[in-house]
Amino acid sequence: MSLNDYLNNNAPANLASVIQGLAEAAKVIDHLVRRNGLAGDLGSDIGGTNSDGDSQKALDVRSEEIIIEKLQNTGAAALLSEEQDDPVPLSPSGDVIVAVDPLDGSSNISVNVTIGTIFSILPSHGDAAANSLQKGRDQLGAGFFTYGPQTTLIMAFADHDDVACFTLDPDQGEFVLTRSGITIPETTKEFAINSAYANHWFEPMQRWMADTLAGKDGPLGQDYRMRWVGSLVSDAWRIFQRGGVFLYPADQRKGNETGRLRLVYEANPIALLAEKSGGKATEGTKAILDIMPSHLHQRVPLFFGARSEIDRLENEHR
Ligand code: AHM
Ligand code: MG
Repeated sequence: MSLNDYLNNNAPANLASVIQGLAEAAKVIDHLVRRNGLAGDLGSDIGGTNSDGDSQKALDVRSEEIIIEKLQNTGAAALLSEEQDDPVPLSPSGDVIVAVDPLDGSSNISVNVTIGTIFSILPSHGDAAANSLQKGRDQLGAGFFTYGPQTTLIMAFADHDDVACFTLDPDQGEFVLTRSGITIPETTKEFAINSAYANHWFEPMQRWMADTLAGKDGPLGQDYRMRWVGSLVSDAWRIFQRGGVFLYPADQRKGNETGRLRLVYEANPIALLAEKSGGKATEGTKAILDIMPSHLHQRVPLFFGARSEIDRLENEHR
């Protein structure tokens, strides 16, 4: 089944139109990624920083431009983006707003490792600034694209139980449904974390990891495997396909005291997918989707995936 047929059957018209626009943008970004290095390095720093202080790569900026272009006339009222201080106005009569990380995994652009685009669709309440400050629980839909060995899309809608995966068929140039009814297994032996920061972690994270690393002779009675791609989209895609748990805690490094990942356009969309697929997403004590953002680029600790591991993490925070 094509993405368009799936959307016609399962999504309200306003969301379908926005997702079709994002899918068109993803095809163009995917084409650029495949040509990276053939005409310039898309992973090179362009000298600027985004609103959060990250250095911007050529593909970060290009991806956002493409998304803005493809969202024109889709009924989106505004775009909230990792790369912008303020909302970008689109259609004045639009009834939804779209929040994006246009290019997630920027440090992997130059090294041919999977990267992606993350999106969250929220209702528009007229005032552009107020639009950016909504709980993840208010999302109408969310998902992400990956640009890797395959170009894929995973998405879910708030009012619909299915979590569905699509693959861009290079022969047709269209996204095609490849899996639906995605569920994250309740238990796992696989975790994703950047353990290079272990010395900087706070105690709950240290305790969780000590039990985990104790393996089959420890309190959990099992050995674990570790994976860390360095692109949230790629680690998340793996977890939605075969289970596992992802952890990016807050730590004591300057600037990371409230985590590294951003609530509105990274954690919230992943959290909607996680809950819809039977998993959990938390910042330690509170569900990600219940956090009221205080500003557009707010950072948050992000833990999501298998319920048993998220419960264990939350217990360590109590
Ligand atoms: P980005 O949106 O600027 O690419 O940054 C977010 C990325 C995530 O994709 C990934 O999980 C994380 O940063 C990796 O962080 P670290 O380099 O600290 O391991
Ligand atoms: Mg990102």
